[in-house]
Amino acid sequence: VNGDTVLRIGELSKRAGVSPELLRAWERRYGLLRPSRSSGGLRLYSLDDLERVRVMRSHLADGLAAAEAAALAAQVDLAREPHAPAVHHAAARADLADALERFDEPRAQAVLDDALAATSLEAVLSDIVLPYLHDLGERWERGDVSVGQEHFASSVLRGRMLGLGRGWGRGLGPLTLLACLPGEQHDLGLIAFGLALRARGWRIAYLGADTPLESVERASDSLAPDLVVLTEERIRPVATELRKLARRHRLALAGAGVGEIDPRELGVLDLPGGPVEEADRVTALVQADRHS
Ligand code: B12
Repeated sequence: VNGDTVLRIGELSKRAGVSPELLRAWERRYGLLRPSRSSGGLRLYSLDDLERVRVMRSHLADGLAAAEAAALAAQVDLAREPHAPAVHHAAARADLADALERFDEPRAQAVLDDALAATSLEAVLSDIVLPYLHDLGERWERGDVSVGQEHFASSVLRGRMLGLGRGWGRGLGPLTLLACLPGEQHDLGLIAFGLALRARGWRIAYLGADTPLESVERASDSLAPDLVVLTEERIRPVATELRKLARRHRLALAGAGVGEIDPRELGVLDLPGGPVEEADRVTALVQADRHS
């Protein structure tokens, strides 16, 4: 429930972009905020409070008087179903799209902050970020989104996802080496996959976009990962080299190109699903190995 996430006044202020003094005034004058109290008597605010502050701000920006804006904002959660999810995925996606397409990086980060505070990283990836990217591509293809907007959005999301992966090479879990083959620039799915594996205890060695196959080979030989995962839109042209690599290392192929190969013929594992579901599958596989 939204009420479960608690924020102190400073955090609420930062997220809402409203000073603590003004927040207290709105609480006192209009009953806009409904804090609970910690055992030490500290006021604790919920995401519903945050939502009401945001609605209040947007009505103020539209020119409503404060009392009027507060009255409208106070009704916000009345419209919500009693058991609505903590994050409204569709709403978060729309907010994210709006922020990114207006080139508003701080607001996009704040939308992601809120989603991450209220739900798991995986849900944020599979219900908000990845579907948004898919959408973005379709609108870009139709010409509704410019190349600049698309580049901006993917850079912000890529930076954020890599930031969430900070330290993902640490620990003692199974190790995976991730790379996109030569010519492949689309690495967002691969990063999402790395994050999903990290959440399952894996260590990640991330080589990223456009990596020569010889480099993948050399890195694999020196790291001896439990699993090498490569993506590439066109797999056929490198089939011979991949077959060779698969003899030395457990190799999986993922992304748009997996449909065009026969995995058995190459001696590889194919990962045709999305990043989160495939992270589940390879984790189960490696666990089964370890127990046999
Ligand atoms: C962001 C983006 C870019 C960014 C990439 C940034 C980055 N660092 O990744 C940039 C600007 C670099 C880019 C470049 C290009 N792009 Co682009 N891009 C996209 C966009 C908008 C999103 C892709 C994305 O990351 N989606 C998120 C992932 C997770 O979703 P997905 O790609 O659908 O992947 C699914 C599966 O394949 C799987 N998956 C993907 N990766 C992985 C990895 C693992 C390990 C696993 C298990 C699963 C998995 O998960 C998804 C399903 O849940 C798509 C639009 C779209 N509809 O997808 C176009 C899109 C992929 N791009 C396209 C094109 C044409 C290009 C360019 C050729 C454009 C150009 N003329 O320059 C270049 C090619 C660059 C290159 N040589 O690779 C086309 C591809 C069409 C095709 N296959 O014929 C698309 C579909 C857009 C379109 N509708 O035309 N692009």
